[in-house]
Amino acid sequence: MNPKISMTEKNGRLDNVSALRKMWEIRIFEEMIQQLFDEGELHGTMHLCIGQEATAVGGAGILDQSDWIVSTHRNHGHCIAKGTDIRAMFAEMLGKKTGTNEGKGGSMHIADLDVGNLGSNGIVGAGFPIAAGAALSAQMQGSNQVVLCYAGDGATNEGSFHEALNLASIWQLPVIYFIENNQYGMSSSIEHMVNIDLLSERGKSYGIEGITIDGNDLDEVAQTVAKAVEKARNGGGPTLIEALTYRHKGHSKSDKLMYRSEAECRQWQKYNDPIVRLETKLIQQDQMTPEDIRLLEGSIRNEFSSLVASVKQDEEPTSNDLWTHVYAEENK
Ligand SMILES: Cc1ncc(C[n+]2csc(CCOP(=O)(O)OP(=O)(O)O)c2C)c(N)n1
Repeated sequence: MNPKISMTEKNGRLDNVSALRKMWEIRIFEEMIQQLFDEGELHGTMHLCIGQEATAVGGAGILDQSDWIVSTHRNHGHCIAKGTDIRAMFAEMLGKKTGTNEGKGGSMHIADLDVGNLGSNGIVGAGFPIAAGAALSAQMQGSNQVVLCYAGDGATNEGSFHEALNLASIWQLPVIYFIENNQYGMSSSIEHMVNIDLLSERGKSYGIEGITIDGNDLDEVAQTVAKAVEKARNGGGPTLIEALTYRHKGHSKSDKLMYRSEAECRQWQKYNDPIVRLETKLIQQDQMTPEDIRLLEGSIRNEFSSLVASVKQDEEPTSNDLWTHVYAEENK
């Protein structure tokens, strides 16, 4: 692959400088919600994707707004990359009425139909058939939309994965199944849970092209997804992408990280951080200086601190809001 080919040249939607900004937005959003949780301001749990920002931005970030994503419990990056409003995401996390789901969904249910974000899901593997259904509707309506369905490595052991892939293949649906292989399920290493080397090989059983890529290389992710999107739009059917990556934090807020070594984490954090890798590339290509990057990071931190301060003043839902959005409303 030619490392000089940037995302701009490839798909015209997101250049690498804008991509870096998005990746920093995802990381800072998650650092801030983690802090809010530690301060007791935010309740429930959350699954952080710090370390996996390239799969979000190189995937959801390069789609057209009218295309759809289906996300998982580890969803914040996908939502931000697809264009969901970050203030509304902070508000949802803090249980405010101004949140994406009016404060009633929380981290694992963030959805935003206006930007093609069909929603996140706390049920592992539930997104596969939802994505197949959305792709079928796009195909039947001839809308030219494609669906990008995220899932974790562990989810590929669920029956729903196999059923959905089979349907997607026989009906040649415009769907991309994107597996973020971050090496672990909750606490189970992929080595103990799967008896094949590459999850992408699973596509073969269903007649689906399977590709394994470096999920921490933004350009590689973006180029692979762009090709799969083009194929799907032109009637070429589904693709299974396995992106190798790593989550820097625990599975969720209750994880004591007893199942992996500090040395392993350090190795990924120090030598294979997707943000650092993109920054290094931008500096080498004279597109940004280290100073530009620090200014960018600082400005996002300031902007998000102000957002959180203002979200804290927002109204919370009341018991009267319990029954709204439970049943479909007429004329909607
Ligand atoms: C059907 C179902 N089974 C089990 C769980 C509990 N659970 C939540 S996340 C998770 C691990 C999922 O691993 P993976 O798909 O690799 O995603 P990752 O968390 O690594 O992003 C499990 C078992 C669940 N939420 N839903």
